[in-house]
Amino acid sequence: MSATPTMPAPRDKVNHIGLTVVDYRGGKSTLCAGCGHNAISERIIDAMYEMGIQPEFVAKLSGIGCSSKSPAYFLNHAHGFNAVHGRMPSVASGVALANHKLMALGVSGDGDTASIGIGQFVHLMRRNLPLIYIIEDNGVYGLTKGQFSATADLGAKLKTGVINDLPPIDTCIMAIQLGATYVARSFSGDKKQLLTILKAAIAHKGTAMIDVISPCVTFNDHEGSTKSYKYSKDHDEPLNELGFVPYFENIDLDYDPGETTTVRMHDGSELRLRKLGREYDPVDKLAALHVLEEAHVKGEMLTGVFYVNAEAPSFIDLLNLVDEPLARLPESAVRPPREALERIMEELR
Ligand SMILES: Cc1ncc(C[n+]2csc(CCOP(=O)(O)OP(=O)(O)O)c2C)c(N)n1
Ligand code: SF4
Ligand SMILES: [Mg+2]
Repeated sequence: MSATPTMPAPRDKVNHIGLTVVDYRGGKSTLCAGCGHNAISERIIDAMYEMGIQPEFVAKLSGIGCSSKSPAYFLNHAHGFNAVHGRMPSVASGVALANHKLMALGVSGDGDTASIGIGQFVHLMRRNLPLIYIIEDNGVYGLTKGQFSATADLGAKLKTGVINDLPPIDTCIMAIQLGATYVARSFSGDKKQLLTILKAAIAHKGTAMIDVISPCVTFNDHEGSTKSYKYSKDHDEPLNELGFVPYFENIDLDYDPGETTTVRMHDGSELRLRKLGREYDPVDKLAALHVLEEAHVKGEMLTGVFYVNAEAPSFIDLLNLVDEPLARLPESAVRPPREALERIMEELR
């Protein structure tokens, strides 16, 4: 039922805004060959190209880590800010508020998000700011040579033989509990699923949090790792089969409505979720939390879209911001007149 092509677009084929896939590329990757993060960059390029996003209207934000380096490897023409370790959410919030016409795309790592940046992550998720937040999750601090991160599974083994004796933080459970309105997990090796999840995230106007299992081939791809390619392939348990119809492609797909839930995204696109075995409603928050907790008990690596709420107001709606981006307002519009300041001072006396 999916309208998502899995073959890369030919170099000269233009999308609906007249750009080729080459216009969405970035610099040459300096990450290790085979790193899952490189595959995620490729899918971001494909998703932005297929959705016809103007690269100059994207702001790429990241923290520190191999994952946080990856925005340099896609969308050369976008804005970019490589922030301090774990502090991407503050910078991203500033960008989204200063210019809500830009598409904010945050890329973080499991260390960057679930250790040093956990406080910032928590408060970002509460706000439903329009932002795509991708965690490139390899269960280790790749850049500093492979120590366990807080998303490493209980019982996972390092190359040195050290066993992880702490339970993992599940960033999807946290994001759903805290208020993110589009929450998904995928695997960097599953091109079709990841591409569909990214395209629906682009169509969403709120916080889209996507945890992507992204194997670190250098420090965490051995026997005993629970974030290796082999383990992820063997344990990947898709919750739903996803189809995405962008608003500009009026394709009538052949699907069985009884087996499929359709969520209409903010821009008019449709995300279609076909059940795979179990009953599941992606708009039911409690069901989402239940299915994720259950996956931990069963030792499953559950992937798919867990939760979508396309109705909740975004932080921009709540603040009732003017349509013109704050960053572009003239001083005459943002500076209160002297009388207003004097009135405030008078009230404080
Ligand atoms: C304030 C601060 N503390 C520690 C470090 C060292 N450091 C750099 S990257 C990193 C962890 C990166 O792990 P992750 O976010 O999972 O990214 P990966 O490299 O695995 O993609 C750490 C601890 C730092 N750069 N800055
Ligand atoms: S060390 Fe690991 S996470 Fe970093 S680039 Fe290499 S494979 Fe990727
Ligand atoms: Mg990591």
